[in-house]
Formats: sequence, structure tokens, C-alpha cells
Amino acid sequence: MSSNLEFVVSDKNEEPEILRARFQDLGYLFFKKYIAEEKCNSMLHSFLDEISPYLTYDKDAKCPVYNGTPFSETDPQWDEVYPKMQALEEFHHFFHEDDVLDLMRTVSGTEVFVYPIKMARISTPGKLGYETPPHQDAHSHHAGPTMAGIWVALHDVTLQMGRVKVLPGSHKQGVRRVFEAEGVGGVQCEIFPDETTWHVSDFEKGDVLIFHSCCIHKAEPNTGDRLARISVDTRFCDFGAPVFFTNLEPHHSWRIEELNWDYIYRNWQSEKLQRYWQDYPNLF
Ligand SMILES: O=C(O)CCC(=O)C(=O)O
Repeated sequence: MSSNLEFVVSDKNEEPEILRARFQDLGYLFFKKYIAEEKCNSMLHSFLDEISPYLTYDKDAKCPVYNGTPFSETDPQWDEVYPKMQALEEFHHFFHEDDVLDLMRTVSGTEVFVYPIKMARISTPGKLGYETPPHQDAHSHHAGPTMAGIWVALHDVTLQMGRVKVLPGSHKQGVRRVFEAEGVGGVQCEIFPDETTWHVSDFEKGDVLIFHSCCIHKAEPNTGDRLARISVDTRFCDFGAPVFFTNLEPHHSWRIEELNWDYIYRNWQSEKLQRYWQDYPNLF
């Protein structure tokens, strides 16, 4: 039997040493409403312009709702809209702006490298069993101990909408064995019998979860009947740490043929972030 406790809340204004010690102790940090509301709204609506008519914004619920057949990652509707979402310049800039970089540097205590791979997640109701199983990003991104995930709620996310949860302290026992599993990513990692207490909370728009590369995390199922969840995430590491080549390609480029950087960049206004990793000193 597993149970949940609320996330331990961190504050960006705490001493960096305290934040870093908490990160090493729990394997995650959770910041309330760190990303500005306007930035989240703008990103959410830009995505919804591409996802419509499958998902639309519900003004009363203040979040996306689905119209028609539910879908998850790799379903035909998802494959249709995801390249268009990935092509948004705003999406790739989202994690390279000062607010995010500043937080990453505080957690890392040094200059950071933001992974080129950027992920957007859509969790609709009616796809039980397809949510992300428990896993460690050290395995899925072939990454070392200074790599971390950063996950941002673009709107409020309640219990039924498929929250992301973490297993606190699970980063302390290294990279685990994996098994085949249903759901995003297709694998789940070993969980030890005494690891029964997860940390999770409802999210508010702009909340940020940062998790250690070995911290086990997963998505809860979306058990509602209308409301969908859209969030964004990427990975970062100490500048100079090794970065595996699969992280240099767009998310899902391995299975959607048109989804490559030339497609993504074709309507961008700025060249600043285009292939910014090419001189990175430690790609392998
Ligand atoms: O947002 C989700 O559904 C899954 C997120 C996740 O597992 C990850 O970022 O590694």
C-alpha cells in the first residue's frame, strides 16, 4: 500500500545552501507560483491554438478541456499536434529565460546547461494506464548525478487531472533496474518494499518541481471526465557535465519523421537558440 504526503515547499529566497541541502536530502524541490502567471497563460494558449479542436480552454474551469476522443502520447491526434507544439519558438525560449536560469543556477550552485530536448505533456481523462510510470531520468536520459528535471504547471492541476509525484530520498540508492511497463516511456524502475510514501500536492499555475536525475517520479492517472492537464519540462545539468546525444534531438523525433530541428526552426524570428549546444564541451 502506498500513501501520499504533501510536497515540502521551498522558497527561492531561502539561502542557496539550504535549498541545495534540501535537494540532496529529498531529491526534489517544489516552488509555489515561481513562473509568472502571464508567461504560463501565454504558453498555454499558444499550445491550445495548435491543439484545437481536440482541446480547448474552458474559461470557468480555467484549464483545458477535451472535446471528443481522449488521447495520449503517440496516439494519432497527439502525433498530429505535437510537431506544431514543438515548433513554437516560445516553448524553447521558456526554459532559457532569466527566471528559469536563475532558479537552475541556484539549485546547481554553478553555471548550467539546459538540455535541447524540451517536453510538453498532455494528460486527458479516459486514458487510464497510459500515464508515465515510475522512473528515473538518469536512465531515460542517460545522465549523471548533476542532471535534474524541471517541470512547470501551466495551469492549476488538481488530484483528478494527473499530477506528477515523487518518491522522496529515492535518488540516494543509485540507478535502479527497469522493467517493461505500459505508459509513456515504456519502462518502470524497481521500487523497494519500504518505499511507500510519495510526495505530491495539487499544483497552482506557475508551480515548479525540480527533481534529481535519480529521484523516482511518475504521473498519476487523469481520473476526471473533462479536464486535461498540460505541462512543460526539460532537463539541465552543471555546465560541462556529459550530455548524451539523444537529448540533442527534439522530443519524439525518433518516431515522427518531420519533427526535426529544420522543421522546428522554419518560422522562428530569432537564431539565438538555434542549435545553441553545438560548442558544448561534453557531448557523447
Ligand atoms: O508530466 C508527466 O506526465 C510526466 C513527467 C515526467 O515523468 C518527467 O518529466 O520525467
